[in-house]
Amino acid sequence: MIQLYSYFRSSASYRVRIALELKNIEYEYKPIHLVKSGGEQNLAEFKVLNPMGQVPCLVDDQMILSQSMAILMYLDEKYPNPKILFGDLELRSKMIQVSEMINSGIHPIQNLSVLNEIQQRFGLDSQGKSEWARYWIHRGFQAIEKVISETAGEYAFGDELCIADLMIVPQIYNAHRFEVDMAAFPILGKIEKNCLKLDCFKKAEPSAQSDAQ
Ligand SMILES: N[C@@H](CCC(=O)N[C@@H](CS)C(=O)NCC(=O)O)C(=O)O
Repeated sequence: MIQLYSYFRSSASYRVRIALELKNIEYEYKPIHLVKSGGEQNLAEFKVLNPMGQVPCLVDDQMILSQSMAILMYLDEKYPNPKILFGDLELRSKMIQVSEMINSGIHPIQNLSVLNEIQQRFGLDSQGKSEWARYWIHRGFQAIEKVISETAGEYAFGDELCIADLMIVPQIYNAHRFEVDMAAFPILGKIEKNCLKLDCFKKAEPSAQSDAQ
């Protein structure tokens, strides 16, 4: 059975959990506590699986895969029902564009290790860390809201769920944690509301995980 190394609050893991639920793939949940005792992601035994010391990490038989975008694309080819990356070349490329705006344009600047590092190096307190995260999420969301204003229906691209929605909802979860004012982003807010009605999102939500605190 597929194993997913995850942390309930990890938004990158949340992306993969949604895909697994959407595609009805049975999997074993392997919790990695990112905070306890300096973070289990930093243990040598976990770094054998992912030398980056990050979740998610998916193990499918001999295949050990990290990086949520790579995992989503792997799952989409292996379990195409339903597809999360579909349509013609132009549409697929736009879906990846929006996904990458989150995956490389927002998320890495506000993830745990970056926030800890700027705290240690520059003496930021927790309010300063939140302000930093809020700034980058707000800035990225402004750009995404503009891009999807041309494509959105019920979801980011029309009325069918796609990979971009699986990236958007977990990033909005982070936005709430850092108290980003979502009133400025009505399209993103509508997508979140529509997605959170779906079972695959409900089952993948941080609070629904066995390691939720
Ligand atoms: N680009 C990576 C990001 C993975 C990532 O940053 N994971 C975070 C949790 S959301 C993590 O494991 N952080 C642990 C740390 O920073 O020490 C992906 O999409 O999988």
